[in-house]
Amino acid sequence: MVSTWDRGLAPGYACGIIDKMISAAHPFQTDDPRLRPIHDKVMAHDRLDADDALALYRTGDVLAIGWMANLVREQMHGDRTYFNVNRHLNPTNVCVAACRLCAFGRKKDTPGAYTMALEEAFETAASGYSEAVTEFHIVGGLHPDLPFQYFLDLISGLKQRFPQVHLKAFTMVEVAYLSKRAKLSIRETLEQLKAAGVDSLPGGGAEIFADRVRHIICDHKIDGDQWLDTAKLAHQIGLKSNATMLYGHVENDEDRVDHLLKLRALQEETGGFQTFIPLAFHPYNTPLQHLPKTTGMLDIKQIAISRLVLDNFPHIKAYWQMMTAKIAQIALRFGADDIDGTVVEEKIYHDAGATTPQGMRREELVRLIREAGREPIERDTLYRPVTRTETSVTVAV
Ligand code: V47
Repeated sequence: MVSTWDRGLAPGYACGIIDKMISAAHPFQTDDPRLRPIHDKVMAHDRLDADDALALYRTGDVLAIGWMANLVREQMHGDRTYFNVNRHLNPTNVCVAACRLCAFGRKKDTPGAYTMALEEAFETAASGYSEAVTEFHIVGGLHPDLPFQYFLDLISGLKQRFPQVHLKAFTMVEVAYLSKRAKLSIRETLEQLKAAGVDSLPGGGAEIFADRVRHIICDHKIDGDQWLDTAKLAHQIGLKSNATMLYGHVENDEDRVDHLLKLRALQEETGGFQTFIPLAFHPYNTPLQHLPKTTGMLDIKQIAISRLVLDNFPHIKAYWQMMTAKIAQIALRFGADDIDGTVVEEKIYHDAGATTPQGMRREELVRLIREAGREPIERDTLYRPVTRTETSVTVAV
């Protein structure tokens, strides 16, 4: 049997493993016999397979799954819980893709469509700078006319103005589209973006890799293999990235398992993923608005299953904007070790009906984490601890 926890965490894993003793006060309990062999594997640090993952989706015993996911989370991170002070920047919502899952994208010249001039983008970035952000998270639509140079100038201009801020920019889908527009290979596109100042890539656009589902929710996007190939190339040229999975629409349990196992396999090859972020589908204002919203039970279960199946991913993020701060806080006891950041201004989820606040102050994030009984650690995008004083922000390298 392979022992995966140790092997999976080795590359680039800064925190080390804390072998926290299992609390005798909280013994594992379940009345679902399918979970017993999974529990044995988790205790032996053996990798879970597709059947195990399916059994986790199909059980109603969310507390038993949570017990196992929390154990793994504490073995990896103890009580440490990460957040960052970041700002989202969406330079354009003009998009050729017209994905059914999306409420953010607009066709060019239609009501609500916008594209920021470069100076406007720099001003918007600066407007959330009062808390000394350490990351700009930059994503937008697939604009049919903006030249590749616009994106290179956006990145180099931001780097020039905010040299200490990490630029986490462009999903694999945007990179693939830019490469087509610029008539460059994906590798060349990534290399030019990196040279301009991109420091890492966010995890968006992965949705669900299965073709059947992709044809329904995001027909015009790159397919799952192209998403994975683009991530692989990014990792090969030294850019870390995140990965997401959009759940709670027309996918089934097998599609979710397939998605997780494909990410795990690529991570085995490259070690380039930092964080996995499960994203709950928000149906409002999308062509799929007849679908119901996800429930708290599924959101929590998805966090726990992610932690258990993605044994080689260092971090699992409970994105508070998507889950609500209340569910994200509970997720910190069900496998998540990261709650994302201050965000400042979120558009993608709010266009799709999210009722969470647009942003959250640093102190509020700290309070949420402390009240979950965890230790808040402000991190930069590469998970290096950030220290703040009245007048300075320092990243431990
Ligand atoms: O790719 C779009 C999703 C993603 C909807 O890397 C929707 O740290 C739900 O990827 N309902 C963008 N989801 C957000 C994203 C992200 C967020 C936070 C942190 C990170 C990171 C990445 O949002 C899209 C798509 O999968 N999305 N529309 C919708 N209606």
